[in-house]
Amino acid sequence: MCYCLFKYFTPAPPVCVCVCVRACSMMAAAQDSPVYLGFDFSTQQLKVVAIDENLNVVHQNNVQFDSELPEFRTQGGVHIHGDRLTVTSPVLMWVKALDLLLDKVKRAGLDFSRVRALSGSGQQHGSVYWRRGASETLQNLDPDQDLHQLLQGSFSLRDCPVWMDSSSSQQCEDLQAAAGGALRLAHITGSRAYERFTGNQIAKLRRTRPDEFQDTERISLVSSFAASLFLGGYAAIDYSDGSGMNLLDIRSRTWSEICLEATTPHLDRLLGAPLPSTSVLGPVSSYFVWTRFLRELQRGGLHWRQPRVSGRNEAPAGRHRVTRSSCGSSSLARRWRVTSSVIPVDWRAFMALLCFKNGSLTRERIRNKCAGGSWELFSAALRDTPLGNNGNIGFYFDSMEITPPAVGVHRFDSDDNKVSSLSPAEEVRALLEGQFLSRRLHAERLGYSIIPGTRVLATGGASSNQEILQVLSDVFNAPVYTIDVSNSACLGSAYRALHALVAESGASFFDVVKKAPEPQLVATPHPTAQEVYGQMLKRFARLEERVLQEPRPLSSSNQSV
Ligand code: ADP
Ligand code: XUL
Repeated sequence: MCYCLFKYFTPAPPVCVCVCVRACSMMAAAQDSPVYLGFDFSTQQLKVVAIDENLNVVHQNNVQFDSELPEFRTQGGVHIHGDRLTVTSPVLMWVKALDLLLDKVKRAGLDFSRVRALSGSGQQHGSVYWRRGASETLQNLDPDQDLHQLLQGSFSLRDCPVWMDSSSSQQCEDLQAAAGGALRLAHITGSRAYERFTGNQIAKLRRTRPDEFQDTERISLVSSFAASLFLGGYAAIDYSDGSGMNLLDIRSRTWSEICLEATTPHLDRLLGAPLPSTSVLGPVSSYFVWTRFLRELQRGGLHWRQPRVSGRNEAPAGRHRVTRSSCGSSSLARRWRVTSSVIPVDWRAFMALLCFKNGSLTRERIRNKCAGGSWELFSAALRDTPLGNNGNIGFYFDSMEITPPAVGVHRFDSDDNKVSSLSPAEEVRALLEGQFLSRRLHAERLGYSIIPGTRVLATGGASSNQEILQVLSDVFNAPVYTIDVSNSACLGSAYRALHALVAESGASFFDVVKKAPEPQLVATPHPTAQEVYGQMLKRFARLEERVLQEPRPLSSSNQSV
């Protein structure tokens, strides 16, 4: 997440000096039907959604890192290192994915001259390290070359720590000690110290990679890195993603002196000042204007004046709905509340966020093991097994979980005896029920309660799976809603881009999304759900305690699947 966005203006429609008839009609079309782009630099792929002024989706595209950029040898978009705690992604893979995505969009026929504004989001917590001199390179990109060629030498660190990393426990302890304890740190930054939070990653890199660290002139988050590419200069970190660093004082919305000092002296110089997620970042760089947006028109013999920016835009924001369950690589449960917080679209508000690491990738592993690699068979297993799974309960933490901090696979039968296996269909249901019971248990511990009128909004790749949504509805004993576009982060970004152009007139983001299609009801709880899962939740909580008391495997054998 979360999902803080960046944004800026595309140039105003350029002024045509010398035009042929065909080009004139293109201009007219461009002015008549603007589009707005929303990008999402997520864990496994780079995605884009284009919408028109009525919020209709006119184009969607994506680049899958593993299959379309195999030269980077990622699995699920990341490299899991030998200690099984360190998780990184190659920064040049993200850059190359942008080159590829823009080419795909162009080949699919989207006329870039219709683009009025764009905005984006990135996986939260991941960080990018720009080498000395990179700012200059960014400002002087040669339109004849691809971005990934131009930026080969611009990063002091080739492999960026991402949100799945759990390797900075020592730095978390150090930070909490310096801040006066976990609670005090949570008072300042909104969260106790978490391994994936960027401040702790920076502290670790400063110690383990001192030379590369010395050679760094700027540190970006994934979202501000992506914005920097489009901007041709360093984009500010926004409050929303900034609140996932253990560095931002979430009340004053400035970097916390205590946290900065404990992380690395003068870190603020490397981070730049944070900005509201709705700040205007500026015009898209001339590199994109000339190479990506208008190259074809140039070839057509047009002469354009240097693009200029008119008006103001505004950016960021996380996803645009309130209580929701995301079913992508990670799983998230969020609601408005001040506890473990991020700052959402409205920068004066706070929103609680619970993050679970073993989401889609674990479901894929169990699908491959128990359902022959087919989502159809996986869904059939859910249909064929009863609510409550005959008392079988499972915990599936392929890698060190965030909430709760446990690892390994733990299966229990109806008498709470530990068992080493379940039938394939029971295993599928144990996984799903276990994942959603965990979401509910930990959300309730944060103060969430299911009351009449509670709705669950499901987003992310797995939200297209009806049987998974049914289990979600049953476990939460609440109706589940989805939107048509499972790439909700992209869609939210595209809405932000559109909002950017009307914000000056005082229109709020919520005014803009009023026209958006309402989420549709896709699952309602089974009549016995409350009884079955009310009981099961209590057992689940007790069994989770047992799992947490088990000695953890050494880091090298961390994966117990
Ligand atoms: P991210 O944004 O983290 O890259 P997405 O929200 O795009 O993730 O979700 C991608 C995931 O969606 C894939 O890892 C895949 O497991 C899951 N997925 C796609 N289709 C289905 C399906 N029919 N049933 C269950 N999961 C699915
Ligand atoms: C949120 C988190 C994950 C990533 C996934 O705190 O760590 O949701 O942002 O993109």
